[in-house]
Amino acid sequence: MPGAKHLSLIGVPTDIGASCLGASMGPQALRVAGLRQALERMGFSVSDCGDLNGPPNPQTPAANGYRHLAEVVAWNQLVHDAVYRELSAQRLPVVLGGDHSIGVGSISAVARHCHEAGRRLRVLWLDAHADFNTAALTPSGNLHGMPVACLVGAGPEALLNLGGPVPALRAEEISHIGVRSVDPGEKQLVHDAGIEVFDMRYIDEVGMKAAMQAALRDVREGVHLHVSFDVDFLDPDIAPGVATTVRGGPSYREAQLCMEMVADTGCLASLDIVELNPALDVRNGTAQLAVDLVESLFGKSTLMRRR
Ligand code: 6HN
Ligand code: MN
Ligand code: MN
Ligand code: MN
Repeated sequence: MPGAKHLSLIGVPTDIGASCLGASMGPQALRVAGLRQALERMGFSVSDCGDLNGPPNPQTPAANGYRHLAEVVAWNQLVHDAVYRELSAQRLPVVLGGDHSIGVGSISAVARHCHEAGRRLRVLWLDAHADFNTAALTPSGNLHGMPVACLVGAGPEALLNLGGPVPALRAEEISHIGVRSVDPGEKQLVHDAGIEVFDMRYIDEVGMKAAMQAALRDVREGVHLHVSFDVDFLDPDIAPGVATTVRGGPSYREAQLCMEMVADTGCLASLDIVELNPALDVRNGTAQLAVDLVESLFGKSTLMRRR
């Protein structure tokens, strides 16, 4: 799959797992910013599968610690099925979110594909947040704060059983980059689960280059690398079009380097772009920035590779 030249854009227009409405407009904003054309200019063949059609957002309060659980499950089943279908057809799925709850369906499908193909899987979770809450700990009930916990087996039954191995991931298969906002109970859980976190303090101290070298150390030929790119990973000064901004994120250059180092592995085999909220953006600038960074993620370099 790495090196696949056929990319499939899968729109997931929902804000079902978030408090703030508007991430449902993310797929269209990425299209308006020219995502498909940018990837085609780089030589990829790109099909736009259009948008998945899940349930509307009922905007109801949490029940038993979860908001909109049934709807989140329905969206994630659609995402799982679409991502699994594209991977099975040897195409590289690019999931256009939508809020980050859809990472459960996307990565469950990737894990299933890798399991069946006997491929090693690595997930990079680029995010200001750990997304490791549970029903008992969540301050919001929002499932976009829980996808990583669900993927490693701490979540509602229906989200653990979308298809493929249960749990979808082992803790050592996922690394977080850019974290700077973790809820108190969540902190303990992340620690207990043994998830590798390269937080902003770490990036400040050693730099993005060393952080990415560490995160990618075992990513080599044959590994399926999945990137789950929450746009709130970026510093809000450069990326205001997100509901859950947190100060002190990677700068434009740090983010570019992060993406370029992923590209250099040659292992990128699936991608989520999530949490873009056009209602909060300025002239679609955050969507344009996301497209710019995704070009780097797929190997666009300024001049030529140094190696
Ligand atoms: N995201 N930790 C907060 C919560 O409500 O659980 C924020 C989660 C944000 C999730 O940005 O994908
Ligand atoms: Mn494959
Ligand atoms: Mn997230
Ligand atoms: Mn986030």
